[in-house]
Amino acid sequence: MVKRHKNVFLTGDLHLGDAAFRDEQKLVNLIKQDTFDCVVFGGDTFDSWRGTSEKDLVARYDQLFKFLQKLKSKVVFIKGNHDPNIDFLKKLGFSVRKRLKYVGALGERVRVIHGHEFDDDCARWEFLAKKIVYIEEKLNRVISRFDHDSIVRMARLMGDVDIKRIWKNFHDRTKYYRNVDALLFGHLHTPAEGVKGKVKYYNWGGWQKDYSLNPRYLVHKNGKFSNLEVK
Ligand SMILES: [Mn+2]
Repeated sequence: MVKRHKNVFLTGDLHLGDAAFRDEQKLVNLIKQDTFDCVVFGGDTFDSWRGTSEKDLVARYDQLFKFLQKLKSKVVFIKGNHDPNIDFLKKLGFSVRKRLKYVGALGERVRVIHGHEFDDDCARWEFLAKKIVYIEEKLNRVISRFDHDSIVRMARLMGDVDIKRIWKNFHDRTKYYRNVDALLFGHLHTPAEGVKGKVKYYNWGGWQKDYSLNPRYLVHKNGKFSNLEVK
């Protein structure tokens, strides 16, 4: 049975573990602003490639996780390519999945995936990408001591080329949007929305503020999607 949700909060690609993430309070406030019956983190919530384990990150961001624990099984974590080992979150009362399907208030069929499903090369380059983000994080921890707002993004060198290819795959692969009315995903860190055939799609961007873009979140309430910027 696919669950029905009338008021859903969705975002993803927080990359907790990145020195540049300073939005814990903002995120908690966003989720507090309404009574959501489902709160979805669409993958890469954690980025343990940067040297801090997911369990340590849950402790570090205890304001967020203590608040989420009050919502318990309403909170869904989808596994991304940076956080495939998050099954331990089930012990905290959360739901952990590879993908999520649900039905909205008007019967609209929604699928949420992380988005690396469209990224054929990410597994092949994972070994190198892990090294790059680890070094990037070490640099950023030093830099941020001197200049609070400066960060380097070495990983972007790889990402720029990939985005076009991933979008091409997205447009080519209908299996991800067969029998769905809306497909929600992230992974690209570049927010987007549009229509593919009869399917609405949304990308929530990312919280690492790549390309100086603010993160976004989606609210899916009473059959309507709102794609909102976090300022
Ligand atoms: Mn990803």
